[in-house]
Amino acid sequence: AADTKWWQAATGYQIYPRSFCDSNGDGIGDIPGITSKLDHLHDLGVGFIWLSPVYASPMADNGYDIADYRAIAPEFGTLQDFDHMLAEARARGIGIVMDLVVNHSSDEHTWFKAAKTSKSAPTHDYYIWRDPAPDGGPPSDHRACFGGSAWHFVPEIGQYYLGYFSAAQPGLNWQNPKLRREIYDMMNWWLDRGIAGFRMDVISLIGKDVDAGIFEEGPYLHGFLQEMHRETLAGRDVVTVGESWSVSRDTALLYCGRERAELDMVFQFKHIMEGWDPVHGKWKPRPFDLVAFKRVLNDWQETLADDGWNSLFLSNHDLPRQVSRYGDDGTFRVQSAKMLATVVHLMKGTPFVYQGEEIGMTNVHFERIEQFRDIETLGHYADALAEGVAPADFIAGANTNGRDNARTPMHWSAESHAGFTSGTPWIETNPNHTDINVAADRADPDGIFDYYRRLIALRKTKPLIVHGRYTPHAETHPSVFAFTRELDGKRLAVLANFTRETIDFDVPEEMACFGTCVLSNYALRERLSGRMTLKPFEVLVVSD
Ligand code: TEU
Ligand code: CA
Repeated sequence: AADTKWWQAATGYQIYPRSFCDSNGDGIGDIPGITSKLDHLHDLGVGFIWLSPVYASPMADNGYDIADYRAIAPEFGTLQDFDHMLAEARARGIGIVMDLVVNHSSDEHTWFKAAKTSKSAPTHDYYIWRDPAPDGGPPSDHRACFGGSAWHFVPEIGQYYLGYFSAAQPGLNWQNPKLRREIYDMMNWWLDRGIAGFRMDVISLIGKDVDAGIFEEGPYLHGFLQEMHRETLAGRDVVTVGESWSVSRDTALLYCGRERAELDMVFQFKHIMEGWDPVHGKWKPRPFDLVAFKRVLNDWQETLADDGWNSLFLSNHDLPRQVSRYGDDGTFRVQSAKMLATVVHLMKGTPFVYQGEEIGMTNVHFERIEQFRDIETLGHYADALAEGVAPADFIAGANTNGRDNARTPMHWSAESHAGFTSGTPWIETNPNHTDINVAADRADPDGIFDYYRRLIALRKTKPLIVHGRYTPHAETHPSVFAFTRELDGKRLAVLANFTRETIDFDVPEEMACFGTCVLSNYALRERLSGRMTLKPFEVLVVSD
């Protein structure tokens, strides 16, 4: 279609800078390290990088706590390093999408340092303050995402401030128009530098009504997003993706409907939370349920079929490694990594690859709490122990679903620390880097990287993959994920076995497709019809 946006036909790649590549041996990944690896991303064929935060920060939450929105963290480099990376990426046709973390700042931001000294400080009202409850305790019993109360007392002021994630992340008061102006000016400053857009951290929290106890998708949200669009994004050819843990089928189009002038896409998490325990959440994962998982993803395809746009992903820096969670990180690691990628990339929407996914990196297995680094894991460990949970049980949950799984150093080679650093990494390297690494995988013509490369190239030449209508098949089948795409009378069929077993599957008549085998992780087959025998984690893509 002539009105295709660049970001609809592109593939995104998320970099978690701290863990990607360390250029100077201090054990912390950095911007020059990223620049040195741009050819890897260019070979993969990605169109843009979503860069997790690189701003100045005390790193309580690895940069999701920003102390200066217009400076680069010294351990990551300088603004000059940033501009150089931007230019080198652009020279390879790759845009840089910045992480915008404006629901909260760091408690070390100068705004907050002044705000907590006096009620008359000019930036005091940039934050959310409330009087103590009559007993002197917090204004409400709301818990912080990373453990403890969401309210934090400041004796000098005699009030509590809201830190919805942690005390180190005081919530910004979006009700204050001066604060909003500061944010829009800052966004324009980065956009004018030539970035390709923003991924907006927990954006559905900014419209909150604290006194009504409404945090997610509050009454002011869409007014603020429309104002932000007018003041910063309008007229620029950039991409925006809002992160929202609460967005549902009912609210999705309020964010990304094309006439709304708010965002281009949202990251939704219903398919992720589907696998969490209703009471204990992520720390007690439920066994993977393919039928429920398909239902969520198929529903999103339907919701955004004609308006809005889907983001497609299974992994990011907050989630376990996808091959460990949805595939098999042992015997069938390579096959299942390719199968998962195929299903995700061939749905309708913009796919995102998380660093290391393109070589099938797996969860790490830590034994002791001292090996973990994540503020969320450590905060919940303290809460869990206080509730009487056994440390080993908590660690088992963290090994399955904890955020550090995604944050161990990127595996570049079989060398010490996976070629990530010549020093000591800030978090331990997964010992399986001796087998799973970029050098080994790329040297293998049947490797995962080359498969991703072909998959990503495909959407650049086939408008059908970008725009084709999505139709699910065999929706209640417990073992296969099946769908077709269709555009201008041309069809593409995708059939995937999500199990470790060899299975027989009767292709429904309306799904049958003959012609060319576009892709498969086993032998190529030109026919997708009748009774098919599928090997473990086999995926087959056939077009007519
Ligand atoms: O994540 C939002 C968020 O709600 C997560 O903390 C999520 O609940 C958790 O990972 C799942 O258990 C964003 C960022 O992606 C995350 O890295 C930050 O820690 C968080 O916001 C605060 O900025
Ligand atoms: Ca470094």
